Amino acid sequence: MTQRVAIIGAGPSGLAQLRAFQSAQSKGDDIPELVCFEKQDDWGGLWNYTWRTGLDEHGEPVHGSMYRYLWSNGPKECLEFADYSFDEHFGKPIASYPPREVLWDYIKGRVEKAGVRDYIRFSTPVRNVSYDDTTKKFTVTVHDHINDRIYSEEFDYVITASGHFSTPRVPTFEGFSTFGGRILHAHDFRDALEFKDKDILLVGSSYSAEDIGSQCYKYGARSLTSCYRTAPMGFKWPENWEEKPLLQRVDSNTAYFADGSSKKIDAIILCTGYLHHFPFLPESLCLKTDNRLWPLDLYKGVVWEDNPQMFYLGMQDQWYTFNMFDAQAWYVRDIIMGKIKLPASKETMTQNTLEWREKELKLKTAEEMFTFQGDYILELIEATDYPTFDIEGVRKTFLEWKHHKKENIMTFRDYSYRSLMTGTMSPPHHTPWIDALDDSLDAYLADEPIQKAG
Ligand code: FAD
Ligand code: NA7
Repeated sequence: MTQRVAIIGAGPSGLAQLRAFQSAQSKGDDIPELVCFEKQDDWGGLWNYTWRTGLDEHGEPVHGSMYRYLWSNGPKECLEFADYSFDEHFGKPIASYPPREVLWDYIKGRVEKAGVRDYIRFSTPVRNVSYDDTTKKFTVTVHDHINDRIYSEEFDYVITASGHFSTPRVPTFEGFSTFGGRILHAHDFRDALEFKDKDILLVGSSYSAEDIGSQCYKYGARSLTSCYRTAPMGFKWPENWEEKPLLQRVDSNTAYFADGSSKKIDAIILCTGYLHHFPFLPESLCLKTDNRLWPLDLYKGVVWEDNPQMFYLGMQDQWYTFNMFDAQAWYVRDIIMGKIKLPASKETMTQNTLEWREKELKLKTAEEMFTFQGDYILELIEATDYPTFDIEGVRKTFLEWKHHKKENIMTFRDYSYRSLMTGTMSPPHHTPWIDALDDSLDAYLADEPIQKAG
């Protein structure tokens, strides 16, 4: 009997899995029966922008955490698919930091070419997964919102690719319940124009704080104050942006910080990260981790050690993104198709995982971290037929990117890099990032700035 595989989520990770199987099929292999369940009504995961916040039209928690005007926060050369280049998709070289819509288009291009859309059941969130020790099968229960029908099917394998930057981690601070302005988490941030002429407080010191603050600066916030729990971001901020130690309390319009200073503020954006959250999984199958490079209990970062018929994709903190998801998806495919043999015992898998964790614990610098993740990807790629690529070149590109950010956080997106897949040098974009207010695909891909009427 044909084996059945359930894939949960059609974001970049779930789509990588569909493409991996389709690629094997195109080379003549028999592949299992695939069903991908996707909660949203279209593919692309976080890259599929929604204006909604809170609950969606079906009462489901909104998955999207992306916002208008979001441009890639790293060079596209570091996330390029090894089997589908930017040159192939756009038919011409494009600049290095595409806005969200452009990257979404690129993600879609590969899977449209592969013809895998029919495997996906849209508007169908997974509600529950259970495993039967006797039959060795999973029962996956889903809610088909199109027909408002809840049903269950059996599978031999389950691959969880539901993302981990969607359920917000929301701390509280003294005085929040009587603060006079808006308090929101980064997950609900959509349009920087809302904060034009306002004094904004950002809590957190990682990518969301850096980028949402930069968006608000670009679109005219009066001032920005960011505060950190562990360490400051330490960039050379514009004059109206200051960094402070952690928030202690607020009153109706003022924030008070650990160094005794205070600042009048209009709104607070909590850039405090996300939870790995799998409400559809039982305890025995549920990954529990914070956002880090090496979560435990996953052999090779993907196999659930307690039950190797269960896999996770993309659960690591991410320097590499799309090509890491590919490396993982190709590896999982080959385990399922019997081309890669797992160690006979759980203990051997766990031992391997603990060795990676020990290495992870020794990492100090960003460079060591992206080298670590690069080494991991290389190990996976070498075991499969995923096209190998110049990971050392990607590491060097990350290094340059870090350097450019340090030099000037408001201009790093104006640099160009060479593709590690095709060797093509990216052209500079027609408009510096700080002046490019239109983030549409048409505006970005035009050879020169589009003049708007009026
Ligand atoms: P997701 O993109 O989150 O996709 C998961 C999918 O699973 C979604 O479609 C969701 O609807 C679906 N799903 C969830 N639960 C269920 C369920 N119960 N049943 C069915 N379906 C379900 N990466 C970069 O490379 N460059 C960037 O510039 C960048 N910017 C980012 C900016 C923000 C604000 C955020 C939050 C992330 C950013 N990332 C960026 C990282 C991002 O995580 C990855 O690029 C990528 O989207 C991860 O893909 P994924 O498929 O693992 O998860
Ligand atoms: P991250 O990278 O997980 O960072 C979370 C930040 O939030 C980090 O600076 C934390 O500080 C801070 N944090 C968490 N809890 C608290 C509390 N209670 N008080 C103060 N500060 C806190 O999440 P991001 O949203 O920035 O980035 C996630 C992805 O989105 C990323 O891949 C981007 O591409 C976009 P810490 O350093 O732990 O003290």
